[in-house]
Amino acid sequence: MATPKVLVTRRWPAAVEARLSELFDADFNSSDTPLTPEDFREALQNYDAVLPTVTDRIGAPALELTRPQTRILANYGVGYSHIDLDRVGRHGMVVTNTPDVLSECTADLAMTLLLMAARRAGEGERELRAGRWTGWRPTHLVGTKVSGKTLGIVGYGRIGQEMARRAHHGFGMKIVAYNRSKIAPEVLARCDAIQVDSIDELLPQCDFVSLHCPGGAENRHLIDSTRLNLMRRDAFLINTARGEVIDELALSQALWFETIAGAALDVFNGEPNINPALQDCENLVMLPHLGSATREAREAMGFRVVDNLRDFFDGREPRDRVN
Ligand code: 8YV
Repeated sequence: MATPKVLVTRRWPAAVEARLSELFDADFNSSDTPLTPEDFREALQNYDAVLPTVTDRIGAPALELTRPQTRILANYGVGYSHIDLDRVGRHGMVVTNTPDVLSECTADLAMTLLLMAARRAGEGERELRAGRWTGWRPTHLVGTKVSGKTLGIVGYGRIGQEMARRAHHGFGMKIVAYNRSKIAPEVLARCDAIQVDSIDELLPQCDFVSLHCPGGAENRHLIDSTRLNLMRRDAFLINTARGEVIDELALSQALWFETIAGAALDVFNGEPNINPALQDCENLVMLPHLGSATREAREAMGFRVVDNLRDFFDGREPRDRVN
């Protein structure tokens, strides 16, 4: 068989790029800017494998073609709501992702956001850098205690469980979990977690709510104004999942009118553009999609893609096939 032609749509860690070049006839998008749907369509006609990221929206415009050359989309990331699995499937393409290897780092970042929101770290840093700090005083930037509080986790998969582990064993937090399917008793027992039957049941009990469910049409606006109203006035919302899971306008109103205490977001609808309604909320921490952004996780994600490609081109079922 000829060496498979592979397109990597963004620049990846050097060690992974080197390995891809050893194994495949690999091209890298040297501009490191997102491909347009037209570029993507062309790629699907010229490469055996395309290795997309979250910045590639793979829907109707990119897929308007009759006979793609591409047989596998090996996604660099665990979330794949940017890929229209139905349409891709109609073209007979296999899709894989990179679970497990980023769970710890994403949970680390979710915990960072939780702590930043509770302890008003963003506000403090903004004040200091703007030269507005007038010195210590007993009532200055007083936040909320984290230890011992109740954390609600929406989506008790790999990342949700890592978050629970940090919060429970590190901060003595009580864990309440919502998950579409039943969570095994031994999994709940690891963090003394209890599973509730609905998000509506979870929200009013929690001091903090952290989202770890998939994005996509199914979970669009899972947290809307009605659900935000179920949260307590002193509660915080954390999102390291996908932007579309929250109705951002409703969230901006909840933050502005302080019907919740604060929020912290790593992901946004329409990234990299930020909804202007969010920009003015002082009680909001925002990070630019850094969940898996460690050297270790990003390399491991790349090598996981390599494993999936090798399986596929050697005629085995890729371990991380999602469709
Ligand atoms: C990635 C992520 O950085 O894996 C995911 O789903 O959101 C991030 O960890 C990004 O998706 C890379 O494609």
